[in-house]
Amino acid sequence: MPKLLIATKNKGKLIEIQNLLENIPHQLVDLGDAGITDDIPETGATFEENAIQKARFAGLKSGLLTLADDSGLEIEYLEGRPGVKSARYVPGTDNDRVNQVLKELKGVPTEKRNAKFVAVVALFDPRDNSVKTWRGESLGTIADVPRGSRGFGYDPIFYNFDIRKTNAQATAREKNQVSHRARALRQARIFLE
Ligand code: ITT
Repeated sequence: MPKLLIATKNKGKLIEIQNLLENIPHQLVDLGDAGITDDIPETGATFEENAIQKARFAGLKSGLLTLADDSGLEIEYLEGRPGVKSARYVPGTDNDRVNQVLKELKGVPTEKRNAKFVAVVALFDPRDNSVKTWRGESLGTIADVPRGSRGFGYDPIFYNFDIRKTNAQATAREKNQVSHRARALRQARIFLE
């Protein structure tokens, strides 16, 4: 079975990607397995650019077929922020970033708290230098307080319209049916199969 490198340092993402790609005809390996410890550059202006940059960097380094995910939360009231900067919106932990978003939305009524999770998945093949991308989105609203303890990142404040609870209140199975990442990977999966 050919190897497929999943180029992410984010544990929460890695677990979801492994679940969503279960049973594809590839052996999934992670950055640790591939011996890649570098800080992977992420300097693009779009999710597409960053996903390609990450997949290409790790793919060239390892010589393996490589998949990377660039994702983030776009909040309408904040004109799309934190967007591509979701992971570095403020220094600190996921919890600090959640609190920053809640602070910026303090007093903003429900109807103005619409948000969308975006994931772009890039697949780089070092044999011919080719790259493909797929995008998935998930619609919701930013909750007034964090709810639930599952998932990662902004999950506790993302009330997901598809499942009518926050992503952190959903089981992994529920989130993986409707998430931005699931929607992007569903397309990648068809290609990989
Ligand atoms: P890699 O680049 O190594 O994959 P990262 O965490 O830096 O890991 P991104 O640059 O793509 O990944 O940043 C994604 C940000 O968006 C990060 O802050 C996540 O917590 C958040 N995010 C993405 N998908 C999410 C999800 O399904 N649930 C909650 N937060 C999510």
